[in-house]
Amino acid sequence: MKIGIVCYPTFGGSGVVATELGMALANKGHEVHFITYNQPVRLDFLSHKLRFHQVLIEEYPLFEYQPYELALSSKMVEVVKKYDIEVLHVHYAIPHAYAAFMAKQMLKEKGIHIKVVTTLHGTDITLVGSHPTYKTAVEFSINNSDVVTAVSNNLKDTTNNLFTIDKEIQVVYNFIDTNKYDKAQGEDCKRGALAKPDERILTHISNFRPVKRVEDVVRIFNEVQKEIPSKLLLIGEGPDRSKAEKLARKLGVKQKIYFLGNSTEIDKILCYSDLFLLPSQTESFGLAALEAMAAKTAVISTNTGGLPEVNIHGKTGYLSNVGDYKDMAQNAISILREDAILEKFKLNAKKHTRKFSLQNILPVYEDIYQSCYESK
Ligand code: GMT
Repeated sequence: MKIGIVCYPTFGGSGVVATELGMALANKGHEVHFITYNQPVRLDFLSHKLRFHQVLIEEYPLFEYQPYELALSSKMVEVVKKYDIEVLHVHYAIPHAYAAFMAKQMLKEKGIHIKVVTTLHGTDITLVGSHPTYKTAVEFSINNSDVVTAVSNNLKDTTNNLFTIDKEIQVVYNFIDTNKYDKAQGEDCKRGALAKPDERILTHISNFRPVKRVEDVVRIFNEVQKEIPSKLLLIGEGPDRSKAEKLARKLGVKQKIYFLGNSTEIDKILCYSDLFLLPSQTESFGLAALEAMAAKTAVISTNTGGLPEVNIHGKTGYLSNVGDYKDMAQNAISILREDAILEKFKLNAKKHTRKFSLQNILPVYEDIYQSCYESK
C-alpha cells in the first residue's frame, strides 16, 4: 500500500512510534511517505520505498504565529496527488488530524478520496487537547477521522470521558522491535565504562518536561544509593534538566549521576541498565518503559494512565502513587538488593514485551489500512 505518515519528527514518543512504524512498513514492501517539518530523528535510512517530504514554512513578518497547519495540509495534498497515496496516518491529534481533515476536503474537490487514520498518543488528549483553547477543534478532528486509534485502554477511556466521541476508538498498543534490543545485549555492551562491577545501574529517559517529574527520579536515586552502590543515567534534554542537576547537587549525589543528553541509540545505552525509573505525573502508555523492558530492565513507575497496562506490579517491576518517591525507592531497593531477585524481575520484564512486539502490532495497522482501502 501507499501510506502517508504525519508526525512530530522529534524524540517524543509519538514521533518515535510513527517513525518505527514507517520503517517497518517499508521493510515489508509498502511505500511510505513521511510528511513533516524535519526528517524524523529515528529515521535512519531513506529509499524509493521510504521518503521524506519537508513541510516548509514561509516566514512572513505580518504573522505573529506562522500558519503551520496550512502549509502541512497543502503539502499533504501535493504528496497524495503526486504519489497516489491511499491512506494518511496522522500521529498526534494537534494539529495533524485537523490538517488531514482539510487536506481530505481539498482532495475531494479534485475527485480524490483519501482515508485518514488518527492515532492519539496522550498529551494531545490529556494535557493539551482537552484545554478549552483546542477542545472544539480536537473533538471535531477525531470525529471526522475515518479510523481512530489510541495507544492504551486508559487513553481510550480518557478520550471518551473528556470529549464527545461518536466513533469506536480502537486500542493499538505501542510496539517494540525486540530483535534490535536482543542484538544490543551482546558483547559490545560495555557496562564497565559506567559502573564498577558491584554497582547497579539505574536509568531514566525522557524529554525532561514537568509531566515526567525528573526531580522525583533524583529523589528516588538518592534514597537507593544510600543502601545500594549505584549510578544513575539520565538520557534526554528538556526544560527540567537544570532543576534535576540542581537537586542532585543539593542532595550530594551529582557525582553518581551521568547526564548523557539526547540519543538515537537508546538500545545501546539501555543494554547495561538494571532498573528504569518512570515517576510520571501522567503517561498514556510509557514507550520509554517498554524500550527498557525490551533491554531486560525492571521498571519502577507510577500507577498513572496506561502504565499499569505495561508495567505489571510485582512481576516486571512495581507501581506507586504519583509523588510517592519513598515508596518507589523502597520498591527499587527490594528489587536491587539481591542478584536472584533482580534477575527474576528483569527476565519477567523482557518476557512481557512479547505482547508488544512489532510482529504482533504491525499486522494490526496493516489491517486498518486495508479496511480503509476496501471501504474507499
Ligand atoms: O511523553 C512525552 O512527553 C512524549 C509524548 C508524545 O506525544 O510524543 O508521548 C506520548 O506518546 C507516547 C507514544 O504513544 C506514549 O508512550 C507516552 O506515554 C505519551 N506521553 C504521555 O502521555 C505523557
